[in-house]
Amino acid sequence: MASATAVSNGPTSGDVITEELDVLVVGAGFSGLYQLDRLRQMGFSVKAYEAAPALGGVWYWNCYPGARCDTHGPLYQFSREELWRDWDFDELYPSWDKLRAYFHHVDEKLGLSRDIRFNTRVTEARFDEAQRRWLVRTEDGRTARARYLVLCTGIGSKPHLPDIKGLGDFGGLVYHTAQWPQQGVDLAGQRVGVIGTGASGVQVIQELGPIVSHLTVFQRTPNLALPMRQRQLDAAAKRELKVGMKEKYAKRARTFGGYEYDFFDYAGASAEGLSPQQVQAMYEEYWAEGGFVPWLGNFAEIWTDEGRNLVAYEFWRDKVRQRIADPAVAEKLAPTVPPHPYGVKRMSLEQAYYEVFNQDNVRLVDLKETPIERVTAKGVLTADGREHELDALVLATGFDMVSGGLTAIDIKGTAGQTLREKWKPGVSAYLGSMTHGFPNMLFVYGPQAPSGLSNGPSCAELQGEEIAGLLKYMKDRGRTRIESTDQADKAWRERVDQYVETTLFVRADSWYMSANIPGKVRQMINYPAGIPDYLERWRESKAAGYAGFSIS
Ligand code: NA7
Repeated sequence: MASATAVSNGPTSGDVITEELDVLVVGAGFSGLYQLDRLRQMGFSVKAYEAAPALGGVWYWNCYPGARCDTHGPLYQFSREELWRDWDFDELYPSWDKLRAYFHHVDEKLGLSRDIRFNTRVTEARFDEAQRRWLVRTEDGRTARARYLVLCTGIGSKPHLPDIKGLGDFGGLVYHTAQWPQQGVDLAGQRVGVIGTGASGVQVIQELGPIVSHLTVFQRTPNLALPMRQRQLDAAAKRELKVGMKEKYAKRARTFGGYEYDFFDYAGASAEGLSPQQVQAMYEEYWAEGGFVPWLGNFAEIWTDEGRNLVAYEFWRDKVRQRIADPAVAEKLAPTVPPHPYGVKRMSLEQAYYEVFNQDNVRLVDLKETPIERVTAKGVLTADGREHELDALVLATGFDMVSGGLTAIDIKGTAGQTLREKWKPGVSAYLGSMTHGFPNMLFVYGPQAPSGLSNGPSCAELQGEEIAGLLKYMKDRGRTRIESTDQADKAWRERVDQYVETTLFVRADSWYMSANIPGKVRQMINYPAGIPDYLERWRESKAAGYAGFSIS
């Protein structure tokens, strides 16, 4: 029921309703496309609005040199057999352009584009209580009306531009990795600076290092990057990867991060009872395997046990140091003392990242030692008085992760408050899918769902299926309004907060902890107990008639 203080939010005289829908999906990446397809199958009238001119979400925007996926291509897809059966990537870890080609393949099979409005950025949404519908405005001045608003804006759709003095004074070119020009930029032979060494920074650095005349890397925190073990896939390898595909997809619901393997598959939950030599031997195997195995295939206890965590860190550190020629540079990239516990910031995959720092044309600037004073017309001035002269500056400074894509839209709920205002003291979102005061609005792969701690397509499908099921439930019963209760939101937030307090996640300034954006409340922004636990919470709610939601 609407609260007594609810505001009406009805259409104004200026609103020309251009579209009436059952469901309006925002975003055409994995989550949005899954919703569009499933809801269409269920007989809803549904459209997706997408700001970009093409499909793919992050894989449209992130076209910087070296941008690629950190998950095995076979598992970085939709699980429908008709989609994967005749699709192959040529590399184990596909690049952004091959991922775009994949989305094109999906579109050809499912005909999704006919129900997508491209170049359509949603700027505002208001819940009209009288009609029990959302009024959704777009940048081009149109207004749509929909019973349900399903936001699939992804975890990395709002780039973070750092507040660095003088950025506007720079005489050269400045690019954020997620706002890279679609036509590409030729940086060969140029003097380039990169600020940021997260997943994007690592990729762009290893790609640019060999081609630019000089590369200056501004590092605030070293990245504990793991070997990708990229492989080209020939016909036999492609066939091999398809063996047991159905089971691998099914297994995603049973593993912490929605991968085809889990902590237990490689190690068992604990190193208890294993000798240090046995642990080292096991770690050697992980290292040879590469990818996320040394992280998500490690002992589950590395996230809770400081001693075990240190063993994992030291193994990583010693492996990496062997690849760096200058001991002073090695100390900065892989410090003796861990900058934070191992694996509690998003681990990145690299191919030649550490070797790049052995090149004469590459300089590492440690921002903890010499912070940036300001950007000048010629380059970057650091606290030691040195002006690093540059032709181009790359900002690999990340995103307002997970919640940023949602709060970037002016969304007004029943109490007249915007979502941005509501979440200023921190996010609370029941089942990571709804928040009180915003009826009929759901989000997939957003705050307090497995999202950033999972494989994107796995979360898009597994959580997405719960959302689609919920809307079907509403439709079948002729119900028209659903809202999570305030109590359920708060309990969910408490659950997340309490769980994370038992882990080492709290010990790093990561985007997982919302600590990468100045002023953002520090809290775990993902659901940290893994996909099986998350799905169990949905099952509990459903078994009790969708407990935690008020439905009318
Ligand atoms: P990340 O992982 O958030 O990395 C951003 C990087 O930029 C990180 O190294 C930051 O250092 C650095 N940063 C951010 N602001 C500044 C300022 N003001 N000065 C210097 N350095 C700064 O973003 P990515 O795009 O690499 O990856 C995001 C996710 O996309 C990734 O985790 C995958 O899930 C895909 P910090 O570590 O905060 O000290």
